[in-house]
Amino acid sequence: MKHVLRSTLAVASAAAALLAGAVIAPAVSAHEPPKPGSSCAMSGMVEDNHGTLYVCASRKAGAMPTWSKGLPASRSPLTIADGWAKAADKGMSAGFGMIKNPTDKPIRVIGVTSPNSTFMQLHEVVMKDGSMVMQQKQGGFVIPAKGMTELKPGGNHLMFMKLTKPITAGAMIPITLITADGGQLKTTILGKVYSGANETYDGGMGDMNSMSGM
Ligand SMILES: [Cu+2]
Repeated sequence: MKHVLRSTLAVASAAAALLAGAVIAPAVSAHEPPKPGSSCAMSGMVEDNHGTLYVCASRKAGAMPTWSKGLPASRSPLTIADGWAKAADKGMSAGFGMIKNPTDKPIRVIGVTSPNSTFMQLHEVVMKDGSMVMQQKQGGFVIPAKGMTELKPGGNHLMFMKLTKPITAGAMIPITLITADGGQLKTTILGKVYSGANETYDGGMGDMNSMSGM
């Protein structure tokens, strides 16, 4: 009799431990980090796993995109001046501005995120078959030491691939630039009415655009 009672208690405490574990579990096993080198759906996607950043990109033109190694997030010394984004209700939009590098080493921007878009890409505009089309800039944007890179309509830009909320004229739109060493520039750019920057996006699915151009 005593023995049975004891094992009942043991079961009860095991159940209590399980319950306690169940309460703790979601915080501990939040989300598996992406596996570096494994394929990812859309070039430009960024995952922040407890302060370690993973950027989805193709390593060379035409290759399927894969996850980068984990980059420890830090504050980037880059700044952006006169940043703005084309006002739009839905679909795609683009962001521009002057990215400045105050350091004495070149800095490569490899990704960008915004709560206004499911994901974003770094784009360039090229001439293809007689028309201006935009596509992903292989390797991202390199900002020269003590220099700057201008993002402007008809040239390099930050592409909002799919708006999750409108970019309203006069609103400040949060964006985060991500550099090759995990540096983050968290800033805002101004929503503006602009009638240009309507280049065709050649593709629209991950890296299929660069594949179709080969
Ligand atoms: Cu674009």
